[in-house]
Amino acid sequence: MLSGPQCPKCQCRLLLLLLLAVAAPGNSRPYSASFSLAGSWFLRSQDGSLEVEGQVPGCVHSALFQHGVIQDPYYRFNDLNYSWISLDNWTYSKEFRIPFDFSKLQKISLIFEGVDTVVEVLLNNVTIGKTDNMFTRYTFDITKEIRELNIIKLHFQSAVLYAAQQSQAHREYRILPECPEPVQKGVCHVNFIRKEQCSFSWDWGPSFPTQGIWKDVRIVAYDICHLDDFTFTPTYVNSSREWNLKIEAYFDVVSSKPFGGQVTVSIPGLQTHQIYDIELYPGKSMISLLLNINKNTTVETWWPNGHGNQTGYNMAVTFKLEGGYHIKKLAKVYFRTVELIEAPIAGSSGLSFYFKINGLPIFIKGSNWIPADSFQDRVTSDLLRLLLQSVVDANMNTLRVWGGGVYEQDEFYEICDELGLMIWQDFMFACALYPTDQAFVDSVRAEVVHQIRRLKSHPSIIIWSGNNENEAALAENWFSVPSSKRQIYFRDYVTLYVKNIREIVLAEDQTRPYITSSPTNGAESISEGWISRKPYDTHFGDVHFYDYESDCWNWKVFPKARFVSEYGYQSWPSFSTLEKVSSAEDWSYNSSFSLHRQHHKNGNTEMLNQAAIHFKLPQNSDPLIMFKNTLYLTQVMQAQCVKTETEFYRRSQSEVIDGEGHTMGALYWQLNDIWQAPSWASLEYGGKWKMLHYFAQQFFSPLLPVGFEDDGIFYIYGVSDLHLDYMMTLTVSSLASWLKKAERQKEQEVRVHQWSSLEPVCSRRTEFLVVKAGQATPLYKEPVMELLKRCGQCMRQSCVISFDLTAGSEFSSPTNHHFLSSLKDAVGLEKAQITAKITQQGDVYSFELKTTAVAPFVWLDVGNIAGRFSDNGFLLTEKRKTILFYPWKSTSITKLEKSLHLISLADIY
Ligand code: BMA
Repeated sequence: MLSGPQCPKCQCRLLLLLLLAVAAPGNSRPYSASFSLAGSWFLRSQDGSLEVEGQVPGCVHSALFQHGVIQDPYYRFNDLNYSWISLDNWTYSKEFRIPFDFSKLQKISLIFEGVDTVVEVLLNNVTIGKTDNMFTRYTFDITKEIRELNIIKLHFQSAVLYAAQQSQAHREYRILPECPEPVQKGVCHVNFIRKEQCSFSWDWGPSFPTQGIWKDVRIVAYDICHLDDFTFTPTYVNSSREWNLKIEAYFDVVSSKPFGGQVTVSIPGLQTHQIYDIELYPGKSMISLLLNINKNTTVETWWPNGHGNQTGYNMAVTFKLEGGYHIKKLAKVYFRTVELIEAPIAGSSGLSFYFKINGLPIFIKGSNWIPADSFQDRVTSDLLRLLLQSVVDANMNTLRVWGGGVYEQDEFYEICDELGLMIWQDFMFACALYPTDQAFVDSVRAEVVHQIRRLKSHPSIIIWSGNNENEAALAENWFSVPSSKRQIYFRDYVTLYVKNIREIVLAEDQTRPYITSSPTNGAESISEGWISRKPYDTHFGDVHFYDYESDCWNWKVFPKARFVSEYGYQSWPSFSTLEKVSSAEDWSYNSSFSLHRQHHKNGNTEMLNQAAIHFKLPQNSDPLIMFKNTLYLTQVMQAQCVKTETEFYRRSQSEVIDGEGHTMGALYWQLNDIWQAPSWASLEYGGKWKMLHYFAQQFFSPLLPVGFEDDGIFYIYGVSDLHLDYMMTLTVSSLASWLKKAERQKEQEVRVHQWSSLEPVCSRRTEFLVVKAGQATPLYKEPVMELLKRCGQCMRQSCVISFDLTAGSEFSSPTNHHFLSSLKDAVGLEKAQITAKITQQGDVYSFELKTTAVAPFVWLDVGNIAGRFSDNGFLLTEKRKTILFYPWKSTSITKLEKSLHLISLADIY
């Protein structure tokens, strides 16, 4: 099992990892050198009964799995079977040689980019430091301990045991909640440890409190100085109409005397070139430069997805220090501004809560991001790209990196910069109270400083937010704090999120807003002493909203809030995803496996109850078909619920009714999954799209007609994220010639279909005039009774309305529809015979569908073949329809034909 650090192959790899910094011309030795200790390490359990080689970055679970000591930790009940791994205290060790001559270099540091979590670090049997925060970078001075041949050891303490110990030591008062709900099958006191909070279990995730070195670790040796951090943040100066770029460089200076140098900053694409004289002082020394971008060039700004390009400019920064030492940094700089507008709204009490990017108000549409795996070493670049591309493909412009996970890896933010995804970045605190003793606060301070410096150069990040739901937890007393003790917890809250985190954000980054919590009332919470009496007030800030019992087709249950940063419904992942981690005995809705994977109390029942409001529940004598159809129905329910809710928020952006409205954000809970289990996610573990994700692609479309009923009247609003107003007019017969005359004229068509016929029973083009840019415009209004009468044979139960917006051949909205009754009452809905003919067109596969009848929620599933369809879960009203399949890995027609499973709603009865 052991292929230890001594193995010759590993030593070669070490040498290859050697990085030498730029040596000054004519200088006999490099002033700085570094090499990574990533790669193969040796792992040992506390009593020595298990010894195994493991990779860094990585964790104990991954090492044990890779060496066959354990099965897939996600298989069946293994999260419980393997709880011993997290309760053990592991040691990581490695022998290494320094592959360069370090004897003359002044300082040698050991830098951990991320250690998970509680560790005593020994070098050559001398303790050189301790760690207790997985979100901080640790730098240890090892100048005295380093030899040519070294042994490094990391003695881990079980995170679970450490958290319990910390809680015991905190005698004055309890930090609540002490344990997760039993249904989460987790471990206690996660709020006492600065570690991924959901790793002790969550209502969608397992308990895997990992131990390991989860980021790079390296040795850096240097003379004179070392550049620890390098940041750059653009600002736009309104008065002079110019862009400035603030560049900050943080040095560790080992020279005993101050010394000078020059910095050259060059952005060729903006014809900007500037040289600065600098002076560095012994110790930690920071240099701040303000670069004025050449006013005679046009700076192309960075825009969110759907609003423009993500133009970036290459920048080179060269530090030429006395003695001829050079340090060169290359980076991509993006220019954009962000403002969070909290201002009075006409006709409403309270304040607005919306974002302006580059001065333009932007409706925030997207979802919430959680860690993509319990084992971060499995979150590869490919996986990140796949998930984030799916975000863009679903027409989202924003993700909220939720506070119970991790500050994501650099590549995550780089991809978001490239794709135009805005990030709402929480600090990593969630659904709990936290201690504020000095050691804890100091650890948080170091974490926050480190993360801001690491991340603030990314244009994608548009806001910092102190925590997830902790203001609400206090305001609504979730943890039953006795009233005599409330002030203590209030004080702790202010200490952590205001006096520490907020202060640091204000000092470190003046280029984006900070809010103390989500949800919060923003300025109103501040005026109430940071904890509002009613953080879910629809007149202020953001809200989170969950209601599983009320009928989700009834938009009146949803809050007409300023901004909704969480809302959602659960569903089950597809069978192909579950199959990988279960066995035949698990394949029923009430199996112990199905109960085990459900971490939200009564979640499985809630899903069926919600589905039963509008759908008949599946019936089949074959238990496997019954199980698969139930999984499908939960996805139908979820997709339809989140669609109704999101459309309500989007159409509420331009109106204020009874003081409520002006809704400028909709981020549903949640984008992705951490494992294969029922959850609120729209992407399954591994990235497969659930029906909700296909629906999101439509309901987040830049141009969307939204239909709804109020008091027996059917309305359509035209929701537009476009930057121009578009004219609409009624065209009856001469659409083509009319469109030629006025390019920007648009039209809207309302069609009514009978379940029993593939031909629309009636169709009408309206004559509303303008779909306003960046607004939701009322376009159409007709009493349902009149509409039914007009359409002859229609009753609510027998007909469905579909509608779309088009601007001639230029572009069109997706076709949207409105059900006039529950589908369990539908009259004339037949079992459609749908066939698919698959052909290949280059890298894409075409599925030509033919149907015998109108079919709602048509679902194409190709099992484990990775990829996505152009559309899915749709209402099929045409006899023929072509759907494309975009594979993520190479596949073939034969494989697709073999895997294809096609189903629509009537098939499950
Ligand atoms: C919110 C989130 C998560 C949770 C979700 C679903 O509270 O912040 O904590 O997973 O709801 O319950």
